[in-house]
Amino acid sequence: MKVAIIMGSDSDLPIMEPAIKTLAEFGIGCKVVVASAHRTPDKVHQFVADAAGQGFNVIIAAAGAAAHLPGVVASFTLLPVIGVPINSTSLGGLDALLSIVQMPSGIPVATMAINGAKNAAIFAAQIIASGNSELAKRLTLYRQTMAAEVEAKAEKVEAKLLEKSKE
Ligand code: RP5
Repeated sequence: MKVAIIMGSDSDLPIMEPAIKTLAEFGIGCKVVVASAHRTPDKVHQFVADAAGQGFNVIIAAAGAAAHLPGVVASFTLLPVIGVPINSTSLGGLDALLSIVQMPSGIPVATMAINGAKNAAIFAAQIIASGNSELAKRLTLYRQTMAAEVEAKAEKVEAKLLEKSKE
């Protein structure tokens, strides 16, 4: 199982690092490609057209500004494409969000929140897990751990407030 992360610029890398880390934590292979829909369109086409043949299960495409990369990537493949809008301009990522989320009917891109790299990796894992019970178990454990952490924090807050109410 492996995921390709395509980003429009090397400047997107710091935002996408949580996705790389999260995929590794779930034991999913990951290849990072820097390729731009506007600046290096041939490279985008070359990589994506062969991505299914190369064994990739999902593509995460991240871009900022007039972020056409995820949509262009989706047009070249039947693999599910997850788009991550990057906050890299004075519009705070809203430009990228609208560019990615408003795909015309027929070529969908699953759009994450602005800078939502971690969720992109988790969503990719969930897609792969539909055919991989071992990965599904890891995702279930991840959710259980997360719930336990939230519960521990809630108990802490509640205990603190109770203490305060007694003062
Ligand atoms: C987009 O333009 C990239 O995805 C990046 O978020 C933004 C700025 O790119 P650089 O000018 O930093 O290369 O294509």
